[in-house]
Amino acid sequence: PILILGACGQIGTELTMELRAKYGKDAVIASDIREGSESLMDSGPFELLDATNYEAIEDVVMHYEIDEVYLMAAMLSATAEKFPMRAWNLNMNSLFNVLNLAKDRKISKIFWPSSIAVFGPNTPKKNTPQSTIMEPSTVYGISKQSGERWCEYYFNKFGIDVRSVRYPGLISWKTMPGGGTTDYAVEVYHKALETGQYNCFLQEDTKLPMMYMDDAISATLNLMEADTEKISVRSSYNLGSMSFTPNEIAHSIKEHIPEFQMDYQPDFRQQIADSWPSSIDDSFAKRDWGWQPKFDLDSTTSEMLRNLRQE
Ligand code: VAH
Repeated sequence: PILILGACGQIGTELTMELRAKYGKDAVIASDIREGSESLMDSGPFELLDATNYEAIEDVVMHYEIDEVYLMAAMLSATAEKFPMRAWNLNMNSLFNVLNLAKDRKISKIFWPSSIAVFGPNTPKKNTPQSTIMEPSTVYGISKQSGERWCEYYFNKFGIDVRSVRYPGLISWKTMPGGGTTDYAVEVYHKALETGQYNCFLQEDTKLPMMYMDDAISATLNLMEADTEKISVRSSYNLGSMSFTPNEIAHSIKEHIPEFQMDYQPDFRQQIADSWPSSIDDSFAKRDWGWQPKFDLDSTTSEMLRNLRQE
């Protein structure tokens, strides 16, 4: 059975539904610090669980005989700047708990998400390589860079099968994102339908790597199902699909909603976005486990608007 920590988050919600569709609802135990959407809560077993509490996780692992853990609980980039020590505690101690459960042979496989936030202001911005300068300037990025180092250490020292991808900004309609710098790319679709206008908190020319959630979920499952000897990266794989600016997403929406109006009022998140790459070289993921994205900006926009209209 699989345990998902942070199952009510932006990625966790969709990962839970996808894994339940694939392996059966009772094979996937969802957990989070608070209850999630009705559809998530109705779709299978749920446990209230604090990912920083080792004993609580151990109890759930033993009770359900868990063998795989997806650790999706974290504090994202914007919120982490407001609460650095809480972010460090959550992002790192949840990872230590899961790595140590594997070291104690209580679980056998881990998925842990990293992020393009591991890159910093002096990382090459275009087609950022798998291995390159990494001097993250955000609390969240520092926690993800440290997490990658620990994952690779536990693989090399204890043979722990921990796997990871560096997600770009993710665009989804089922759940709102929580406290990220790329959240504008989700909010903009909701506002386009609700009011026809959106005040974007990033400058119009801020180019960032992005991905539609369906691609992110299939990449995650492809990686977890790959034969272990195909995995050549045990820190975290670069993962890319598209890059765009707020101006480009506004034009993509205007093709469906011609009167849509985007305004720009950059806030503290502009500095975070400016420290990140504009595009990613994900050749290792393509080579090792056949990564292949399906969604570009236009298909993302039509999928987002179609689904949000039906909600
Ligand atoms: C954030 N959505 O904005 C997350 C992600 C690359 C961005 O890490 O913090």
